[in-house]
Amino acid sequence: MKQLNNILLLILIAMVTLACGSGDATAPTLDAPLALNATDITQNSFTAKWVGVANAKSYQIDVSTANNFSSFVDGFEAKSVSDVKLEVSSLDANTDYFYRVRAVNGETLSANSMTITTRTTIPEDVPLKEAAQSFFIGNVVQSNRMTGTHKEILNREYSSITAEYEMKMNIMYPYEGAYDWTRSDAIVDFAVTNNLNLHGHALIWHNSTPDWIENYTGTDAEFEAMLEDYVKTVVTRYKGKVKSWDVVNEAIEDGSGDYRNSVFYQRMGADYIAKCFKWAREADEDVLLFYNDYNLCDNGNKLTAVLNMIDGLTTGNVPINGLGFQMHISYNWPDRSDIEAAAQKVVDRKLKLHFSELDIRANPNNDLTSLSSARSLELKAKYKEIAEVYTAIPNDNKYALTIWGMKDNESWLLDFWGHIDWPLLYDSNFDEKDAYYGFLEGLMK
Ligand code: 9MR
Repeated sequence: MKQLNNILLLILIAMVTLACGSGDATAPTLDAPLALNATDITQNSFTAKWVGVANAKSYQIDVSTANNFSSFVDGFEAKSVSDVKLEVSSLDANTDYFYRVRAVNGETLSANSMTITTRTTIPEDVPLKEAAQSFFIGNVVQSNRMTGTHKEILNREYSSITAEYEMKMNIMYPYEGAYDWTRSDAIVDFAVTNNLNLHGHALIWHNSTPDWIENYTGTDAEFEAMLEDYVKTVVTRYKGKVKSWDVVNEAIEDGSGDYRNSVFYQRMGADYIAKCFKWAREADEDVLLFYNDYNLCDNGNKLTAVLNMIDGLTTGNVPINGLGFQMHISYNWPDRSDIEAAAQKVVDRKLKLHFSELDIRANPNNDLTSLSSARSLELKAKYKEIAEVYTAIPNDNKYALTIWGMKDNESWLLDFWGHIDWPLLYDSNFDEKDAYYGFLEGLMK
């Protein structure tokens, strides 16, 4: 009996010591929580969970897209939680997230739990063209890339196509008096057969002028007659099939905003632009007529010069329906507010706006040799931004949002800049990139 009393006494002393221990100045012992797999995973959220530990008054959670926690999801760096779970929301779809938790008691922090990885789900399986409810989603074609996976993706995801280079003057009119319609006809037939909208690109572009026109030997009057014949012949041939034309492409210089000193300008003066629009309209009274150019979104004087030129056309009753912003941009340029401001100027003029050649350089400074997950997410964010900005303009001003290339290794940018980049929605195996999902999310906003 005495022995039992002694044991009870010892237990009592031990309990009192433990109880006092938590109240005295010595730091409590805090084990790291056991983090559990996330539950309730959606495309934009999940619930992080963990097992509580003795002595914890609360917990802190870190959430990151980097498994080394080199950065944190906004608002989720050491976020304090009193429960043993937390809903993490406003996330990107189809993206890997990492979280870790520690226990807190006053100033004392436990070690971090092990890191849990979770991936938000793929957005609803909506094709791009269905996500974009009031305008076309376009991509480019080349006549030798209209079968197999190219064709399958075009038909599934896109509602519009543009010829990447085979409906330009050097291809359709290579020799004086001798048109060659082989490739343009194939593309037009493809659009008609597959029920795709066809944007014609481009009747006049200084960079695709055949040599015989660059070195034209006739008089200026003969040059003008030749050009009228060309514009009317092409537009008439594809009347009813080509729904819109870039009538003139890149007529204004960067920087100065002067008219580009092309052979057209030299032969006919600035008036060549108005004349080409009028000829195109005479050939097809329904086709939409666009002026198309690049670098119009960074708030520079090129936009002002282009708008002045367009205002001159409108004042002179020249038939023009819209403006194409090419949108060859980078993941970090230009700013959203500059793009919105430029778009608004087109809306203010009651013109249609075509984002006509969208590609986004992920590697403009050539600082990467492969697409890092961090840069891939930055690219995704920019694609989402562009889709949001376009979706937000009034329906009457929308026409199409056209991506300039199907998959990364087909982009003109690689040759042009001479180094690797990943500017498109699909990787070289036709797999949808983070950028694809960002673009889709932006369209569905
Ligand atoms: O991407 C196009 C490339 O395949 C052609 O070789 C090139 C010349 O025809 O044109 C490229 O597209 C250009 C577009 O027609 C106008 N804006 C700039 C584009 C990139 O150079």
